[in-house]
Formats: sequence, structure tokens, C-alpha cells
Amino acid sequence: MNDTAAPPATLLLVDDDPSIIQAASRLLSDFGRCRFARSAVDALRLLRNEPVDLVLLDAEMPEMGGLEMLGLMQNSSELAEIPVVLLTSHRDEATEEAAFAAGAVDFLSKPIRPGVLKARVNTQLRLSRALAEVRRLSRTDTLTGLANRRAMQERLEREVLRADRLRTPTSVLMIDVDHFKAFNDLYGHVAGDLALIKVAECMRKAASRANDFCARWGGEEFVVLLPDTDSDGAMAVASHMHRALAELAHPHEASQQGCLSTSIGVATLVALSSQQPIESVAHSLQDRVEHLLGRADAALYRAKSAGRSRSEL
Ligand code: GH3
Ligand code: MG
Ligand code: MG
Ligand code: MG
Ligand code: MG
Repeated sequence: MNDTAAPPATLLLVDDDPSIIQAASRLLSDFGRCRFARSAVDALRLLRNEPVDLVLLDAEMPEMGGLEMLGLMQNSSELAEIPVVLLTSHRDEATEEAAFAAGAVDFLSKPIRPGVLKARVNTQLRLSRALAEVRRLSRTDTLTGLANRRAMQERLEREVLRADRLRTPTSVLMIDVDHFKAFNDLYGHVAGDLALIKVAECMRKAASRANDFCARWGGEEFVVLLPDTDSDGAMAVASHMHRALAELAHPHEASQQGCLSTSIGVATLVALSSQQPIESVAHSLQDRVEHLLGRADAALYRAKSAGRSRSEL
């Protein structure tokens, strides 16, 4: 019944009845680690402190019932994605409907039937793993393993909001590989793909703070987002990038230096002044992101015109 190839999961069983916890713990141990809570309050505390893959939640508990706890989870950005299976001794249609309306992924009535419980848990774990994988793939560039353009677009919008709120500067680098058409023509597309992987590695090395975020923007163009970084800091990261590529010394006969290089455009989103209310900013979030990227792109163009293998602000 259990998916033996699957990695061990962490399950949380929430029930005020110790006999249910005892019975279920034996059944659920096949899936990995099982954690228990006797109340919704304890369960929410545990959920905030450790990752859980699936919650089995009793509907009837003193103080806070399962449906109410499910409502709180749905309203929390960190907890909303965790699948919840509701357990109840009420078998009526209205209770079952209420469970699904509240966001439960499945519903089981007590008394627990071991085979059914295990089958349902197995199904939900497989579904949520598949969904997580689809989400990851939809945000990842296959060639380099960096974030893709969609993931960067989302991150940029979140970062502009955060920067406005905290009134902190944020910078972006727009990075383009120099004479890359000629590289492909000289060494072939397979070598070109490998070179892009190397460029991505240098980028990760140069933008090494925990919150720095690198993405393949398209073709041989990359964007790096540098939260809490002013233009001096961003120019420093850009020089690290040039240095990392120079150290790599990947041969490129058609370029000026004889090895692979990039040109970089730098732009900084200046934090709103403390006198300026956030609401007074006329432009939409998308406009502001686009404007920031437009400035980085214009700076990149200047770096290309000035001779490549350099950064411009
Ligand atoms: P510049 O210095 O002005 O940026 O010149 P460039 O040749 O790099 O610019 P151009 O835009 O003319 O050419 C980009 C080249 O990048 C053309 C395209 O074939 C290549 N390219 C884009 N994506 C990939 C990829 O995924 N793999 C490989 N091998 N090449 C790619
Ligand atoms: Mg109960
Ligand atoms: Mg280009
Ligand atoms: Mg081009
Ligand atoms: Mg190029």
C-alpha cells in the first residue's frame, strides 16, 4: 500500500482522544515520522516550528475544533499548502461538505479503518509530492538549475514591496554573455550550453548572500536580484562576477580577452523617503519592476557599447 520508493514523510495527527493517537501511530509509522498533538493550539505551534507533509485532524476537539484550525491554516501563507485530512465521528453529508469547503483534501469517518486510512494517506502524500515537483519545475531553468524568468518576476514584485515597506535599497544586475553567437559558431551549441552552466556557477559564487537570487532571464541573459544592496554593493557583486569568469578563463577566441566574459547593467531601486507614504507611489508594482529592469537593460547596453566585459550603472 505504501509507496516504498518515496522518501519518509512527516505526518501530524491531531486528536484529543489518546486511543486514536495510539491506534493511528502504529499505522502511520510506515510513512515515516509521526508527530502528535492533543489540541489545535499545540498542533499550530508544532506546525510553525517544523516541516510537516500531511495533517490528520480531528474535527471535534474542546477549545478549538478541526474546522476552525483548518481555517487558520488556510489563512496563513506558510501553512495553507499543507494537505489536511479531516477525521470525524459524524458521518453526515453536511459535515463532510463543510470539511471540503474549509479546505480539507480528504475526509475520513471514525472508527478508523486501518486499510482505508493508509490508502488515503498514501494517495495524499503522492499527490502533494507531485504538486511540489511541478511547482519546483515551473520555476527552474532546466539547463542551469537557476530560477527561471517566471520565478524572478515573482521574486522581483515581492522584493519591491518589501523594499518599500522597509525603505531599504534593492539592486538588480542584468548580465549578458559577450559575443555568444560567435561562441556557438566556433565551438558548437553543446559547448555553448556547457558555457552557460559555467556562467551560472560564477554568478552563484559572486552573488553569495543568502537572499541574493539568480535567474536565467532567457537565452544567454541572466538577472541577479540583490536585496538590501545599494549601487556600490551591486557594483562590487558585478566585479566579483567579472573576476570569477576571468579566473575560470573559459577559452573564447572571438572575444577581446580570449576568454568568456559578460557585460553587466546595474540598477538600484531607491527606497522611498520616509516622508513619502507608500500609497503615494503612482505606478503599479509591475510598472516599477519593469522600470527597474529597463534601467538595468539600458546600463547593459552602455556596457556593451563601451567595449564589453564590464559593468555600467
Ligand atoms: P553581444 O556581445 O552583443 O551580447 O553578442 P551576442 O552574440 O552574445 O548576442 P546575440 O544576441 O547576437 O546572440 C546571442 C546568442 O546566444 C545567439 C544564441 O544562439 C545564443 N544562445 C541563446 N540561448 C542559448 C542556449 O541556450 N544555448 C546555446 N548554446 N546558445 C544560446
Ligand atoms: Mg475529538
Ligand atoms: Mg543577449
Ligand atoms: Mg542580443
Ligand atoms: Mg550576448
